[in-house]
Amino acid sequence: MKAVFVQPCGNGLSLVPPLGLGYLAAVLVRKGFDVKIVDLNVESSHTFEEHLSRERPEVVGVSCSVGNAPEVFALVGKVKSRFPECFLVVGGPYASVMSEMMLARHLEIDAAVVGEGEATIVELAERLQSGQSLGGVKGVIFRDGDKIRSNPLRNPVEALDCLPLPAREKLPMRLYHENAGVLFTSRGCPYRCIFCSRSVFGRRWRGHSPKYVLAEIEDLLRHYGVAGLSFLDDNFTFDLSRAEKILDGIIAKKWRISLYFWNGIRVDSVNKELLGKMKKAGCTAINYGVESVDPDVLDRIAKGITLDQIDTTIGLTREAGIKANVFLMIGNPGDTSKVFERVSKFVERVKVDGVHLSLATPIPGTEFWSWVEKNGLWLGCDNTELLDWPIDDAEDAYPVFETVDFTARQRTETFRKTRKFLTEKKLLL
Ligand code: B12
Ligand code: SF4
Repeated sequence: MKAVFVQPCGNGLSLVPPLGLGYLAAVLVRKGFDVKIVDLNVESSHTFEEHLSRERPEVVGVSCSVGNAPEVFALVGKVKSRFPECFLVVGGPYASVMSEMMLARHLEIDAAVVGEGEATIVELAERLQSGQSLGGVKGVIFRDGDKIRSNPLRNPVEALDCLPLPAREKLPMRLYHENAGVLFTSRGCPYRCIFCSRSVFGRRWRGHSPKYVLAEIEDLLRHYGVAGLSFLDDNFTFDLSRAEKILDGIIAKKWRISLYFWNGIRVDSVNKELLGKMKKAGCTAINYGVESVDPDVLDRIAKGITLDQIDTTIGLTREAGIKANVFLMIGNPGDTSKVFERVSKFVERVKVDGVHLSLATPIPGTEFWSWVEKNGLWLGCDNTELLDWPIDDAEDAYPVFETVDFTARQRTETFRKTRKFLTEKKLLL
């Protein structure tokens, strides 16, 4: 049986290998399926169509997050009209929260997969291959005649090391340039930040062993010649002793490689010793999930960190010779136009190396989303299906909701003003 997975185009994207599709391809290949991945962010839609016409795969799998839903819906329409016999399945963070609505509205989609996809896609493909129904396949929502059926959810993978390495050999790795060396060494996060979508990996943290991670790095170095590694983990340092062992391993191997903690580390989850090891292992920069520098807002978003911790960790990071960048948001619960003063004073006082600034945009399924339903007013956008959802860190980002004490106009003005200020200070990333 043949399957092709597609990463649709997203707008304003940094180009990153779609590791999720890499894992799905790897588990299917291990079971003997014939799999291809097409990443439309770096490959042409012509290549994709040609492949479909030539190979006629029985299954087409599409990855979907809030950032690319419109592209996904346009794509599934085209695929199904040209290849009506293929089975179309959509997975990813968006599918994991909007599955039933997606199937109700987009008749081309045959099934959605909720949560981690590895075990589910194997079972789904095996059932399709043997002509059996999808009834009972955990994690699948599927169309059964004119009904939509929801099977029970599937538990996330406990022992991550039983997963093969993502099938990077199926990805156009040379087209990702400096982002080719991304890896995802742990899944899940037990913290409760209200804006964060944990629709795929959930709250239970699980990590690959240092041995697995070091083997993955070796593979990236040997087969893809990457010069730098970027960790996409939600919480790389949740288990400090695992993090130390990975760093010790990199140091012992004497790999000349740079490390970047891209997706954010908590300021309360590092210490001087770990930062020293990170530096020794080649770490050049860490992005810290700071989000706000107002203690009241930090409290309301349940970040669980203090201003003192932010100051101390940024200081220790810079002392260790590593760049300390921060993620900051404008427009969380409790924010008003005053956030500009707070941010400008903060960056004057605490010497950060860079700021990733975004306009707080709620994601369905999060507590932040429920808070807006109760306390805010949605603005003229499609908040049921997210067809015009903005990229929240671009210059033209716009608010999708407002509140009485922070109106849409104030949100936009404050975001732009803060952006301009950070640009002038050469801090905006
Ligand atoms: C790297 C990353 C990016 C990169 C590139 C993403 C890409 N390649 O498309 C950049 C920096 C550009 C980015 C941008 C954005 N991102 Co982002 N990003 C991530 C991050 C940190 C890692 C993604 C990853 O590789 N995960 C690891 C792999 C293994 O997981 P996975 O892709 O989810 O795949 C698994 C399952 O989802 C499933 N699956 C996935 N696809 C499919 C397909 C099929 C057919 C099946 C069956 C299963 C399946 O199986 C996989 C294996 O278990 C995640 C955080 C996270 N925890 O994942 C956020 C995350 C995906 N991003 C998120 C958001 C909100 C955004 C933005 C919309 C932010 C914004 N408003 O500007 C933009 C939009 C980008 C766009 N246009 O698509 C949210 C998505 C929430 C949601 N419910 O959709 C996440 C989850 C962060 C969060 N916790 O809130 N992002
Ligand atoms: S923002 Fe970070 S620390 Fe907070 S819940 Fe999400 S992954 Fe965990």
